[in-house]
Amino acid sequence: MLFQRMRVPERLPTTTVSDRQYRTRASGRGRTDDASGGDGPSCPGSLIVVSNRQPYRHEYEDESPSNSTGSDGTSSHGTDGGLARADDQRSITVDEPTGGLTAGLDPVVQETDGTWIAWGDGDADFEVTDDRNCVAVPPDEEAYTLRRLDLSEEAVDAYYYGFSNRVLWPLCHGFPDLIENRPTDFEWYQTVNEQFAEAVSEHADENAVVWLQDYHLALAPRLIRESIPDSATVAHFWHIPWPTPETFRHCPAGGHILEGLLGNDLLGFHVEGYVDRFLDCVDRFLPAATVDRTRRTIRYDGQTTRVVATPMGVDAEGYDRDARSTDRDRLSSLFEEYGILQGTTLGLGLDRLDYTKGIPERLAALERFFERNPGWRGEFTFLQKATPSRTEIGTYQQYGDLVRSEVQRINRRFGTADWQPIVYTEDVLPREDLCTLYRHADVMVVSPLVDGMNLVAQEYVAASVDGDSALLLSNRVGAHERFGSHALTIDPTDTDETAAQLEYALSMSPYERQRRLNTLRQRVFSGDIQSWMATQFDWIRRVHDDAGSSDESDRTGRRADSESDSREPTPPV
Ligand code: GDG
Repeated sequence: MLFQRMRVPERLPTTTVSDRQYRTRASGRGRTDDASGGDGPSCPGSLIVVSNRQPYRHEYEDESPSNSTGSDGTSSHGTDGGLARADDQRSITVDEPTGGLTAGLDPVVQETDGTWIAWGDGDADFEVTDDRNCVAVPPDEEAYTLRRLDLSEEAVDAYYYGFSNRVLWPLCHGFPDLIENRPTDFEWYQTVNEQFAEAVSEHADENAVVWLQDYHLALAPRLIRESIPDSATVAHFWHIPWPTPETFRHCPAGGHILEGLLGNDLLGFHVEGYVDRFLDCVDRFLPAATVDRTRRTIRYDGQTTRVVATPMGVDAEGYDRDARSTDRDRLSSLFEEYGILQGTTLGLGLDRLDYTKGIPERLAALERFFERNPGWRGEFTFLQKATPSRTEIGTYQQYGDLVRSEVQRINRRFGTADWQPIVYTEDVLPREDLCTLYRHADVMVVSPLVDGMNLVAQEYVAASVDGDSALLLSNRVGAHERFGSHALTIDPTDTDETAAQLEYALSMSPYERQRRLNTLRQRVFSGDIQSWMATQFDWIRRVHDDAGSSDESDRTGRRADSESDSREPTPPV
């Protein structure tokens, strides 16, 4: 049986925002030195982060549950208290999306006094901004400027639920059959990218470091490059995989996508394999580009783009610390709330409800496991937490239906009056509960069919502070390159192998668990979010210095090239 009960999650610590704190302030313009106020990674200029998703969202309290799921499945927790009053006297709360990217970048932007440009998707977002659509955040500290883009419903439907998530997401994850190329989606994608670029140009000075995030903004880099000072740097991190040329040829307007990305000085991926594929695609579909595979640079239209692999990490210390502060009482309460037998051995899965995450494959392996191991029935429970995501898209609705019906079927097959093999929930968990489950789950199964990196696997390792956890990890995720065979490797489509690895994990000696985990933890801590950020900024510094040391004719050449070369790109067919 599915777990139906809705829980009211705990709230994050109270943040009270006064009117004063809604006043925006100037961004950190005109800095010439590294901009860092603390011990964190330092950015070589005035940082402008550009992403689809914003780090803070303002909502009318009466219309927004204290804990909600964003349209991309990003979980949010309302901060407490009556924070502000709109003109009509409704209270406004501030949500802090808890995704790895925003959580990781937010402290860095705070330290650098930078600017963050993003889609304002909260219903009270523009109630609190100034006439430039800016608001100072975080609400209680006013550390940096959040510039919001006001996108129409039509724009969001076409740009976000259209080209981004019906074309680029399936394409980059190697599912060309799932591409839905609707008539005006690409035009809207272009329009929204232009809006982002225009906003950037209003904030960027000659020392700006523009750092774009992800696949929603593939066209913006070239537009930005053409509209901000030459001395500013444009960098981009692509959080999802890059496809092979055989798959990329299915991309509508693929030539435009490549041209857009080659407006960057620096383009980052999680792993080397994606870098290689990107170079392959440029080689094949942009004949005018010069690809230097040794230096990993691309010269196109007077611009040089350096392409690098910089695997993203998590806030390892934070997960370690928060996991240590959890206690067994909270675990017992969670077991009680979810109807899990006290003392049972616990397996954990935690994903967005996305067809890339391999959830049905995981369920099939669990079914095989219980078939083969009747002794574990009643003794082992698998808690699958799935966050609904992009539910406006039919493929996602069907995927959710499939997952829920498979859970029901398996539970009907093996469940008893007081035990269900799979406890399934779509609740958004507060961080404390997440860390409690991470710490106490005996085994975690991370089985995506393909995943750019996968932060969940790293968070689990960071929160496994007792040395008695085991991780089954798909060999098709970026994180596998970091962990290798120190995790228990699985091919997620091999049901027998995954079931066998689960058996192995549950029978593994304490010594082997500890030994594997020690290595995994060492890798998670040495490649954490802080070190990722530092590496990004080192690369940005390097491409900036390289560009600065190139002669003036080169810079002039960029403009001359782009002016003389007005031909349409050749989209791959
Ligand atoms: C994309 C790429 C790449 C989930 N449920 C709850 C919750 N979460 C948090 C997790 C984790 C994040 O959401 C999910 O991150 P993933 O990396 O696993 O997956 P995607 O959302 O697909 O992310 C991926 C990533 O970008 C970064 O580059 O690794 O490959 O697909 O941080 O903890 N957090 C809380 N409650 C929940 O219920 N608090």
